[in-house]
Amino acid sequence: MSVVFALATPPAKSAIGILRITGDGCFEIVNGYLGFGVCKAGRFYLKDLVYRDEFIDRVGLVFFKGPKSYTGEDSIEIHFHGGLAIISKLIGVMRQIGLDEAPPGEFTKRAFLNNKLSLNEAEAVADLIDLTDERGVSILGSTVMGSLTSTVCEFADAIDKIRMGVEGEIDFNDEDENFINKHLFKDLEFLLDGFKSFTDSCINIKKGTHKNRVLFVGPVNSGKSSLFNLLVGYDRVIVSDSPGTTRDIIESEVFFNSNVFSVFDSAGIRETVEEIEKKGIELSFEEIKKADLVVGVFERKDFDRVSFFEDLVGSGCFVKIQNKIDIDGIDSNNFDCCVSAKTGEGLKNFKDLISSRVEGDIYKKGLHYMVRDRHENLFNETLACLEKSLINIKKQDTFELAAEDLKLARSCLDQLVGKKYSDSLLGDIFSSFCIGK
Ligand SMILES: Nc1nc2c(ncn2[C@@H]2O[C@H](COP(=O)(O)OP(=O)(O)OP(=O)(O)O)[C@@H](O)[C@H]2O)c(=O)[nH]1
Ligand SMILES: [Mg+2]
Repeated sequence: MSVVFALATPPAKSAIGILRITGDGCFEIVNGYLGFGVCKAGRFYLKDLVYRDEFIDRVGLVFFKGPKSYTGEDSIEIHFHGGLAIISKLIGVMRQIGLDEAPPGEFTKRAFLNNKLSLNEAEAVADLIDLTDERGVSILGSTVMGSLTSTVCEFADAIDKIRMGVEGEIDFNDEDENFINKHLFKDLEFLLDGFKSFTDSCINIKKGTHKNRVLFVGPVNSGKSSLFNLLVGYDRVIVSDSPGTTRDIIESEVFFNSNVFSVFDSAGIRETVEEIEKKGIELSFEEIKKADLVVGVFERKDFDRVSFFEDLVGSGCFVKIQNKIDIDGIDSNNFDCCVSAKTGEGLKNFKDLISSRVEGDIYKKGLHYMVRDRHENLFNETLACLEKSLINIKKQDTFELAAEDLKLARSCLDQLVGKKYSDSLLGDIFSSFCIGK
């Protein structure tokens, strides 16, 4: 495979940036132009990166000799000072020495093609990077390290064993001998039960990567923007005592209680003739439809307006918050949570309330694997084949059909780990990766 390069870190200012190069012979090619000198594989060197007599940066350099590398090929990592100008200069140098930029996912695709990772492990790499909920880290981490692959392969071997037994029955039937392996039915029944509890211990990754949308709504001046700023931790939006301050939908990401939330501030809702404010209120209505949780922010005196907002949200998830308790006192009978955006009182309860209303119990006990739609579909197909096979074994005269279904079940598991794949499937999987992974 050709020698390619990509930034492994984002194209943004940072302390250190990393550029990766992969492809057999890459060190000789790069060294020929940049003159790093002799480098042993697996050691970290400090080197001056000089191209055509121009000093570019003093860099950290690691060379990996294939197959002992992420991709399974010779690879290089260059750790440079993470400035935008240096990034641009380095990319220019790589192009000038004739290297192509790697498309998204190329490094992991090569790792898969060079048997360093199974297909579901490669997918788990991308899922781990996309993950926003820290409780999923160790689950996906162990999938990357092979836990799902080995479980699936164990099931595949067990299916093969039963299929061999069934094929034995077919041979005996041909010879007109009356030999029925009584264990076959029981063995397959046991396998089926095991496979069902395995699929019960899987959860679709979408539930772990969905960023919950939390929208603040309420009457004007109730302190929505103040509470939004308190939650995001800095003065992201303008706060003022003149009603109708916020006009647009403002979004920010916040991390708390182990999870990332997209939080939205919106225009206070009231009757108005002012065109821009009206537009802002329309946006608030639109946003309500998309929110996972609508947080109604009210002052104590606004209690009679709560039902209006409850009706707006309809069947969606809604919580009613009393703000400004530092001046109005607490009214816990009428509100789900009472806070002061000014003093920060009640903030912890407020965060807990948000988490409890949006998360559900996806990290239930016994959850071992986070899987994709592709995996779920293959598991369902496997289950259906095993069930059909069980019925045919019971009938005792349809062993050919039973063996065929066992073969299909095995083939589904082969597709899952990537023993069987099509180029278009690989294209779909790896194109969704980030550049440099
Ligand atoms: N005492 C007190 N004042 C608050 C509190 N929260 C907000 N305020 C004040 O209430 C006024 C309105 O606050 P905002 O956060 O702009 O209210 P809003 O709901 O975003 O208002 P609109 O965008 O106009 O709908 C400002 O003067 C804030 O300083 C609070 O908890 N206690
Ligand atoms: Mg506001």
